[in-house]
Amino acid sequence: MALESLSRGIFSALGLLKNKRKLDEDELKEMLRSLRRALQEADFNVRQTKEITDKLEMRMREDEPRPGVNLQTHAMNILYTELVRLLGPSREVRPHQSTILMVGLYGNGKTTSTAKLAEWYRKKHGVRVAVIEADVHRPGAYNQLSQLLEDSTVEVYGEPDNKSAVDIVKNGLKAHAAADLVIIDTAGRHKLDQDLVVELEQISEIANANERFLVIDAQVGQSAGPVAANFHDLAGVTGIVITKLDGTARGGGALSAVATTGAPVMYIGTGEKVGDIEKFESDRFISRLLGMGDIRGLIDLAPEDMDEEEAMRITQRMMSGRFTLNDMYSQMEMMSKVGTIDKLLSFLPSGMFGGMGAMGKNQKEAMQGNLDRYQVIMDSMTTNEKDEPAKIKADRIRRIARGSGVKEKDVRELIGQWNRSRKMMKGMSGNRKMNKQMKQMMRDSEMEDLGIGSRDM
Ligand SMILES: Nc1nc2c(ncn2[C@@H]2O[C@H](COP(=O)(O)OP(=O)(O)OP(=O)(O)O)[C@@H](O)[C@H]2O)c(=O)[nH]1
Ligand SMILES: [Mg+2]
Repeated sequence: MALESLSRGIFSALGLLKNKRKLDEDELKEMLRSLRRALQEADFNVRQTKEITDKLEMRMREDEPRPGVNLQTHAMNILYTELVRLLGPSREVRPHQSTILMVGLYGNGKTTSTAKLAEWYRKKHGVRVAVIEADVHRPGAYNQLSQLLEDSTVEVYGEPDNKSAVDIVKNGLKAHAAADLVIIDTAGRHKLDQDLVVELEQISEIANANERFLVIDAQVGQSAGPVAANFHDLAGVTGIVITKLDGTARGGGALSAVATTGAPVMYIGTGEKVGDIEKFESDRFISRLLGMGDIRGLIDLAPEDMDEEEAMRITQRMMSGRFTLNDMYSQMEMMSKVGTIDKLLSFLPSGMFGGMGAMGKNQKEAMQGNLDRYQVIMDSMTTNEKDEPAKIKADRIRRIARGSGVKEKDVRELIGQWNRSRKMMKGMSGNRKMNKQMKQMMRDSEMEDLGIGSRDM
């Protein structure tokens, strides 16, 4: 997950209020101090940091927590709304006869993001996507882009020997006139100089590009703000892609600085691979950052071959409060289909499956082993037993253990795991914000069924 250290910092700060129900002046001050430190370490600027912590302090004093909610959760909820407000709303783009021009400074990730976006739109929208390599300065740019997309059906256009970017764009557009979406990769610059602006304008005009995406490396922290503002003023940026959020502790600075320039952050890059891209939506991003989990992200993650209806059904069950071993089994199946637990973990509320969100690599591997064993055990259970694991008593545990060739303690462990997951689910279904997200998701999918097409874009 991006910004892991910020996430940890926030947890340890708010953790100071764990299980507290009465506000203590010293504890509040200490919590605010650690939170301030965590935000500044993630490179939020001084003003934003003060704004957030002041707001939190005020609301902690004035807002009454909902009945049954402890101060830690109360603080978490307030922080959630404040951070989402700071990062601002996201923008939608529909890939229909569209052209996206990728611009940005040297080495910020334009070519990689071109490939990522192309594959993302192809996959999520099932549309025909082509990319054009119009960087005539960097040697090997065309090869780089082709290689990134070698396993994809996205069409790659380039003329490695042609020195005119404008001509390449013209020819490429002609060759791919039938594509729903064309993404154009351009050359990088040291800074936004007049040459770059002129080239962008020319290509933009030729391409009739309706979108200009600025690609910025998160490593630059707060200076992402001025870069974005400059590009925005001069070239009319319609969306921003922040890359390398996986590799920096300064990502909070880049995200927040850019969000306040008025140019919306549309996507974030979280790795070098083509699949390492996420549509940026501040509410989902923040709920993951705060360990509340991201149900919609979970469904986005389901691979193409996985039935979307099935994913929806499982998630709905997860939220319904009724949670059988079968549901947990389906959830695990979903996990194993998704492949790596790693990515999935970042979408789940931290604390689920015994706090896997905070696990190290070894523990995650151990978890994968557990999943395999659980499946074997469950194959030896009857449907009734899987529906109501709470009713499985000693003699049945013995039978199941014998049937699946494991120790009794393994069966008990599975039931214990189910119990913890079930409690977690209950907690989630009592979470208002989570329920809201869930309902919105259901509405979206109903609209899709009706062909209205409110896809997650
Ligand atoms: N970890 C990580 N690496 C990234 C990400 N995006 C790009 N990179 C890496 O950053 C380096 C530069 O990426 P490019 O896509 O070539 O950047 P560019 O803007 O096209 O560079 P120029 O064409 O030279 O201006 C490559 O090594 C990429 O693998 C990301 O989201 N995470
Ligand atoms: Mg490039």
